[in-house]
Amino acid sequence: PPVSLIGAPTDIGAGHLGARLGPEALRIAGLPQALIARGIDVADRGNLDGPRNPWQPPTGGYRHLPEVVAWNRAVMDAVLAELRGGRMPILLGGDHCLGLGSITAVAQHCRETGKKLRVLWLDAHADFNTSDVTPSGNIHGMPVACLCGLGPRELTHLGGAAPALRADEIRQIGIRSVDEGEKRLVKEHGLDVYDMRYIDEVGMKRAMEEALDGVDENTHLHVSFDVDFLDPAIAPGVGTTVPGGPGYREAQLVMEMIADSGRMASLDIMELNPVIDTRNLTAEVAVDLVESLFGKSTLMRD
Ligand code: DIR
Ligand code: MN
Ligand code: MN
Ligand code: MN
Repeated sequence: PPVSLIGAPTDIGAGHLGARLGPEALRIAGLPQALIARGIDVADRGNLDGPRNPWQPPTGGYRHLPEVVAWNRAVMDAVLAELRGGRMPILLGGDHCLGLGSITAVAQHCRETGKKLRVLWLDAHADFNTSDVTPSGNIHGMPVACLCGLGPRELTHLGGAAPALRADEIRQIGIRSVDEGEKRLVKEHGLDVYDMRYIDEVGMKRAMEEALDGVDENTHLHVSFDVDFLDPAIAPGVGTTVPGGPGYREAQLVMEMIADSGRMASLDIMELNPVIDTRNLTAEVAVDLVESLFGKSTLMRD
């Protein structure tokens, strides 16, 4: 399907400034041209607008909650408009708190069209904190909890009804940093987590087969790609690096297996922080991986 790029230039939910420059860094690394070269119809919608980052400490367990709500509303509306227009939205973050707005829109679209939803959450972190357990107050550590109905009403009810998502619609891949209180919530809510230990034990191929199990013609597959999913050796340009992530080959396999499913219908590329990067290399790796997500491969295979 035709693709629409939506820039969301903000770091409103993060603990470091700089993810607001992510959309431009991805464009400069050649994302639009790479998709066009694959024969895809690409419309770059430019950047959304929203409140500036006031860079204040958390209040009541949340940092910048009203601003996070405003940005997520803008993202939700933009993503839903593209889906209703029959296009594939690619959200260029921006920090990962915006995964909430993006996936709330996707879930709404699935209700409207009767599709099943499967979310692949590629991340070093579970992003399942609440105001009671967060070590930081940064809302980019909370979007999955909000999608599952845990969090402030303005965020859990962004799309009207809550929860936007059932835990069994999500698969988390690459996880290697979960905060102490967050671990209990992940367990209580029965999230399906393919953490790095599991990937080490069974291999990425099997982990991805399991994460994609049940995806069929009637499934809308959403990929929420937090760039800190990748090992910092290949992707230093993120605010919260965690050692021990997938390397280049393993990440390519993830993307190629998603492409092979043929079901990806929306994508977030989040947390890229060019201020922390080395010569935009992380953006370039992200573009390589997105090419694979859209079917680029070494050989024709069956
Ligand atoms: C940490 C860091 N778990 C927090 N989180 C994220 O502050 O909640 N970094 N998501 O990307
Ligand atoms: Mn559709
Ligand atoms: Mn994240
Ligand atoms: Mn992360």
